[in-house]
Amino acid sequence: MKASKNKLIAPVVATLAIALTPAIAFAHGKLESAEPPVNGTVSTAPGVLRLTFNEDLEPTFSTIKVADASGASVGDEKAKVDPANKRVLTLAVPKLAAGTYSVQWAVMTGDSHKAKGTYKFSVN
Ligand SMILES: [Cu+2]
Repeated sequence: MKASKNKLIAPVVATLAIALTPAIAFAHGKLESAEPPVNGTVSTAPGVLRLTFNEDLEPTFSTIKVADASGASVGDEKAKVDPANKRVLTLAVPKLAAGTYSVQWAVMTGDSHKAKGTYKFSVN
């Protein structure tokens, strides 16, 4: 009885595994939160941007670029993975004037998968 039940379930499980694989692959290197927040507005200019991801990051291939509203890049620091939390990428920025800034991030996670994205934040 049990054996015949397992024979029916095995192909179903295999099919499900195949069906779910792309969804799992796309989930890698996802930006979970940021300071200043994604599409958010802050009244105090941040000295450091903090981007938190869902997986540990590889410092060598993880970058953040910030540009002002005119497209000019801001600051000349490189992004760093937080030694206390490898899911966090930080970027020191100079004092930001009021305005809207775009953030372009690219990361490689511990399993060698790459991901990238952009978002904006504003300083009042
Ligand atoms: Cu991955």
